[in-house]
Amino acid sequence: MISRVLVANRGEIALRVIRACRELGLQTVAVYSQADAKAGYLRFADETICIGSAASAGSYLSIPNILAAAEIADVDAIHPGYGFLSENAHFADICQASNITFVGPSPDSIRTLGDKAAARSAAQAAGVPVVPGSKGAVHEEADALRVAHEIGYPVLVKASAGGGGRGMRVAHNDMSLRAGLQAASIEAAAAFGDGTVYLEKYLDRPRHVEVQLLGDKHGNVVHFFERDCSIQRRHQKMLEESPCPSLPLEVRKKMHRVAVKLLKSINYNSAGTVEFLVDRDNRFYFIEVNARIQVEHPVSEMVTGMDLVKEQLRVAAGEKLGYEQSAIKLRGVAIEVRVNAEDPEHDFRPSAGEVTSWNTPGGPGVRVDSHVYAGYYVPPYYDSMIAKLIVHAEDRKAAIARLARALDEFTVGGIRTTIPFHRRVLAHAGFAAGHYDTGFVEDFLAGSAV
Ligand code: MV4
Repeated sequence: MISRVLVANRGEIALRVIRACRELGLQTVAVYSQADAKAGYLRFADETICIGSAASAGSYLSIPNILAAAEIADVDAIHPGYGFLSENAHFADICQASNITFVGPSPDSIRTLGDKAAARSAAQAAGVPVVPGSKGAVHEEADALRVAHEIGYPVLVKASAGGGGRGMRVAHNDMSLRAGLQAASIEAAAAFGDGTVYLEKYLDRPRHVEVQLLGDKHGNVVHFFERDCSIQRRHQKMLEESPCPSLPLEVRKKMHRVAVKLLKSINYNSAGTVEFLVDRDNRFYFIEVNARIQVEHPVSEMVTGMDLVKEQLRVAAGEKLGYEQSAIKLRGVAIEVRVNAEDPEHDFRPSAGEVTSWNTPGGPGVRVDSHVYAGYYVPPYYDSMIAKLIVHAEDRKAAIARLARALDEFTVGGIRTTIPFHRRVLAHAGFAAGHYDTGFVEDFLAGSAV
């Protein structure tokens, strides 16, 4: 059982977790940095504790500071949200040793899935299709060259400790592979303290489709269908939707099936996401597991009517799922756009400062997840996302119309946001047709720049 939860995060996800806790009758302890001392959502927590500096290394990323707050506030659980310490196995270990429930998967799961080469091996062992490539990590240049000759160029060198696009190098021949191995390994060693790399066949302009899942501590795993997250810029997702508009039902069903199989095989017991790349022939390949609740989880909540954060808290407390897969039904279409404090007219440069006016959309099928209000000051120290606008409608055409309408109602003064960019994406014929892949944003920006 858990009764008092420390929310080890900030902004919209801190508020999202506080809301879920309150609905479950759980007390909340919000922690904040010096830059977030005036954040409005702090009023909704039962207790608040300052955990340090504006710079996240001295606050939201500081294990000693957060653990000290947890001890002082006498909590029995910590929800890490996304980012920060959410996929830190060492932090999950320490929570366990301190008799505090970490609201996330076991330290072992986090460790295995954080090692992308190990995750790939686990997927292969579970019979899940993976991108052709090395069997686990490659330690010798000669092995890398042999694998590349087997699968054929181009290949992608990926850091085992990477993920989310960090530490990747494309190679088109032996020479660039030798250089790529060196560069990726050195970069990964500097960034993650682990220079281990592995190899995959390089897929040109894949779609990025991910399956949302939830496991409990009794061996049950269910899925909440898939999201297409291909609308990205420099590995930052900008728009996500469910269901995937471009995949046949049979392919989607197979993706759900193998994702469940993978998480069952590793006894995964929290909210998580299995990521796939999809090629032009609709073949899909496992790439990574995200061992946390993700930014885009509301998309899956809207199409299934479930509250994934409440479910995540329930399973963390040891409760059984209490429903079968067949009880989870997909209805309609949901689309989310990320509203960032960035200037799309100037290469999406950060736009921190005071929000002088803030008018959020409403009406049928519209949800805004945000901690912002008029008079809020967007600090320059953190991620630029200030709101998520999510719409739900009976079909994709209606969802797009609703999102366009909601974006028109959304006005923000004092800072620049990505709202105008999203309006233009929705007006794009290719997007409207559901014909897009991970190259969409780059093409779109190149085209509209003319
Ligand atoms: C790839 C790939 C092509 N081939 N793997 C980037 C993020 C990380 N999660 C995996 N990524 C990619 N892996 C192979 N074998 C292309 C990407 C990729 C990408 C993937 C998903 C969404 C956007 C992307 C943008 C550029 C590259």
